[in-house]
Amino acid sequence: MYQYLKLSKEVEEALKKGKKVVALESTIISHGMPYPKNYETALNCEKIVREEGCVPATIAIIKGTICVGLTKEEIEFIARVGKEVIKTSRRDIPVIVSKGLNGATTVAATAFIASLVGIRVFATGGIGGVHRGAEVSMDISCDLDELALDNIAVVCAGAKAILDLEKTLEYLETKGVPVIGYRTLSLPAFYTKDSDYKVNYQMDTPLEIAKMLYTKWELGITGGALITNPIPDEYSMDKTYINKAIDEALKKMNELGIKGKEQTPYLLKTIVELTGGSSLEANIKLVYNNCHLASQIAKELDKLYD
Ligand code: PSU
Ligand code: MN
Repeated sequence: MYQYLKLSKEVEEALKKGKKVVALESTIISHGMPYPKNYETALNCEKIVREEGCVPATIAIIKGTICVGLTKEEIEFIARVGKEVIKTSRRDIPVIVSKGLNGATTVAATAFIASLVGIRVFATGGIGGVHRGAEVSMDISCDLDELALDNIAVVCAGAKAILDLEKTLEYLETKGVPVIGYRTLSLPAFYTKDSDYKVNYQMDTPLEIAKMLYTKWELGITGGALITNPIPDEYSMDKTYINKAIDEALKKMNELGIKGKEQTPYLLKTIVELTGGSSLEANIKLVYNNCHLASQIAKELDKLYD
């Protein structure tokens, strides 16, 4: 297995010492945001993790090598090339690696790779979920199944209203994945700090979350947990306004007949256009917020594993 992997020196050393490493995905860079904001955001995420006293591990596949911890140049390459880098989820990994291609890893692929090397905390913006109309289309993101498989905590800002939040929660329940709300009982909805749905449990400190994770894995309950961290109040968008943009983007997508893995990137791009860029600013702010919390959880976990 190790012949396919390359860890940066910094990540390798940090993992030898403990758990103070935070994984970061790369599809958010290539497909989630436009250049150059994506590049700036990816570098700032790493900076926040370092300032919190942890080591960032941005994950991507570069010319067929699974890289855990990227150089600035590698991050810039993915940011610049954007959607031409292949969006790589679990099913795509063996193809991209065996063909020596470049792949930007989704939440599912990043969680798989991170947990393989012993990283226990991962920060992102939003995860994939059960799409609206999934009872007909069967479009359920592989992110949800992956969360059930890997021993990793994924810190996100909840799920976007482009998804069916209620079905996403049901699916996670079926898969045995706990959904925690950080200082909230309401499931955050990405651009807005709350929704009409409830998380399973509210937890108010990184230590409380770390203790739950530690207990889960000590008990041998494999799989991850979803830590939902609401967008800070000052950046939370107006619900009516953003939901209108989301509905319009969904309508356009259906008219164009966009399906499968292209849906999420199309929706994100169209929502940015419809909101004149304000959804992108909210997106960036919530990712930073998640990098802070993920690092704080990683530090507490590190102490528990000592
Ligand atoms: N949600 C976002 N930004 C993103 C994604 C989701 O707000 O960049 C990306 C993540 O990489 C996630 C993927 O894992 O989209 C989910 O894609 P799909 O729905 O095709 O599984
Ligand atoms: Mn899908």
